Amino acid sequence: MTEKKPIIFSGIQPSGNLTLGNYVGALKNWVSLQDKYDCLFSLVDLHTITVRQDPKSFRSNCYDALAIYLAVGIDPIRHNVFLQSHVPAHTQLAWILNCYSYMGELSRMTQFKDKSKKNETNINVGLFSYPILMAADILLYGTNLVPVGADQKQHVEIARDLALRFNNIYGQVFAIPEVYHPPLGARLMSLQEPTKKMSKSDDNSSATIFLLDKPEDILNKFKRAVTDSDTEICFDIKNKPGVSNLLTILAVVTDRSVEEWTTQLQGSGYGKLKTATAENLIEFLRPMQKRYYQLRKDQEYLDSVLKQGAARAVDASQEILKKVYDVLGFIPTF
Ligand code: ATP
Ligand code: LTN
Repeated sequence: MTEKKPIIFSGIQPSGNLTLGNYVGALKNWVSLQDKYDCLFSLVDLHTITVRQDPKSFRSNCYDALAIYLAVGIDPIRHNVFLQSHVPAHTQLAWILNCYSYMGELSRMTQFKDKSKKNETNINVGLFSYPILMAADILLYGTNLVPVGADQKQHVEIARDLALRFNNIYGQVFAIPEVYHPPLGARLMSLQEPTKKMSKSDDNSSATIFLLDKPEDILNKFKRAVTDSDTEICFDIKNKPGVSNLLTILAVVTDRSVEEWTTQLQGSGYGKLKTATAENLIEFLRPMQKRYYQLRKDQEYLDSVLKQGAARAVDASQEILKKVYDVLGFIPTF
């Protein structure tokens, strides 16, 4: 019998091209944690429609994101890789959790406040109840660990609060998930406004490094990156957010420490820091990009991954959902 491992659930919205922030905050850690956990890696397409999507690009964004998951090294045989919309239990549990969530706690979510500002003409109820669907994603599978970037900490906390609230009333139904952030790069910053998170939906494309950016675009984006008027290379997030962000990226992609790079680049000036970061990142991304383009062409293979992932996730989602229905007193289906 194979030994049961603790469970990971995480997901990314297929809302556009995936970014270096998505990689460092999420994907990289999924890959390194996948040997020690049983993992569910979802493309959270239901979350994505909280912001209006063009149907055609939405569909191709889903395949693009899937091919990225695979190209970075996620193993779809050992783990479940699937579309959230293929597993009805997510929305079923979300409805129930809606009835245990408070308006007050949801209105305090920073992502809701930010996205409401950005989408003033479409502050829909889905945007507001977004964390409840995310809690359902997590709680449905008895998840122990949720590897995400720092911006998602608040949402994982709501999932924990809901699980505890529910368990307090009905007994031990849900596992209480822990959040996991990488030690370095839990919040990569915009290259143009380094006090703001790097985001795939930033209006200014120079602010964000996309995983599929061409080498010349990467070089240009780093050359234009905002630093400061000083020249000293040192890691100081508060006073030198731009320089600290570049040092973080450089350290992560070379698997060396920020201290080593700071020492090595001492006295070189920001120009050298920018080209070193760009060049190392370009080399780091090259093999992943190559794998991506091979995988992306193979529609049949991508569909087979989704099919298998969905079947296994549907199966895995039943136990806790049934338990929830049961403790609430619903009459079981005949
Ligand atoms: P959007 O701009 O559409 O809101 P996003 O770029 O913020 O998208 P998400 O799909 O919301 O991306 O995030 C997927 C994962 O990537 C989450 O775990 C999130 O924390 C992580 N992530 C996103 N941006 C960054 C970042 N700048 N630094 C570190 N992690 C990030
Ligand atoms: N809200 C997350 C995406 C997401 C997620 C999840 C992450 C949806 N459901 C469950 C971890 C676990 C975001 O990154 N915007």
